[in-house]
Amino acid sequence: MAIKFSSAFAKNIKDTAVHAAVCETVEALAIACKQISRICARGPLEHGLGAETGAANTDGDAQKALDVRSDEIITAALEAAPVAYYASEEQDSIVTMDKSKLLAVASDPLDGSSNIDTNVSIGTIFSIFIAKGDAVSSFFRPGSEQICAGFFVYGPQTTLVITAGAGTDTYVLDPDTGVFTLAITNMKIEPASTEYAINASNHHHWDAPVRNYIEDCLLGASGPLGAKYNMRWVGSLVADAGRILSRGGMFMYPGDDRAGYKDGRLRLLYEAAPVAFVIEQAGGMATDGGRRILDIKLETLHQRVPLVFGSNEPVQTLTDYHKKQD
Ligand code: AFP
Repeated sequence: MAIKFSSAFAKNIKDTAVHAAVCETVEALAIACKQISRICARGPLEHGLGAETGAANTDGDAQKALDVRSDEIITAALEAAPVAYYASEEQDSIVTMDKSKLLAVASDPLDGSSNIDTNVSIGTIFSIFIAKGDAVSSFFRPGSEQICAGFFVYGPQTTLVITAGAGTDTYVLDPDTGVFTLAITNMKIEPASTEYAINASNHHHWDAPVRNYIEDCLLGASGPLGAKYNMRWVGSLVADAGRILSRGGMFMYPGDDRAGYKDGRLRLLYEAAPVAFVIEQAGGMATDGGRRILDIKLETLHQRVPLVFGSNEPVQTLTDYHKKQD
């Protein structure tokens, strides 16, 4: 057993076969991510985890050795789970595993690759749907149809943040037992916050609403927002999301005028939508600057989407900056 589920986990999923399939799949992911965590913990002893393989994923991102290895570990785990289809950041197209199985799983096997060699927290993100018809129909739908989603963080703690639609919980991998153990139930994000996360080096590429909002944050207490702001940017979505769940804040990866960044950097299917599900279940908001992330229907497998999420008040304030522009 790699995870000891809370007694309430996924109890809102009334179909017993689906409930069992979700638990079995999360258990398989927990076993796989324990293995990835152990590899990360060895760092340079694993020789070249952060080395580029010379290949690139569909989006042109250079693939690191750990990206590929993590995808292989997740793929092998899901092949033994009740999964019909698997979509991965590291694979060009959807993998059909067993059409007779109940679930469809999407994953970013290793989020934060640029941090692999710097001992900064990285992670694995996953999204689970009930398979529907064929591979494409199982994923080309709004994120609101997810039945379970979450992310593992490989950091000082190895954690699993997960929701099945009835709240967001955190499990911690207990090093003494090797079991993901429930640590925080029904997390709630602070509604207000003066901490934001954005890659500020892109300032001159942003659209006016984002630029105006950040400049107003920088004006501090004497500015229109009337408060001193703080900034954090890890460069690993899972680490920023985990911090925002624990102490509030707002994450922004907006679209910008760099080539290929019109819709930002993050992918809808296996990054934005699972994080949005977790954040909403913790009482926060997740948008593309205007639209709710979970309402956006996937149109292409690796499609990008601008991503803003976290505490309700700042997310709403930024939305108002966009409306003023419109
Ligand atoms: P990598 O996995 O390629 O490092 O990308 C990580 C990520 O998708 C997300 O986890 C970070 O929040 C974001 O990119 C960092 O992007 P920048 O490197 O442009 O700041």
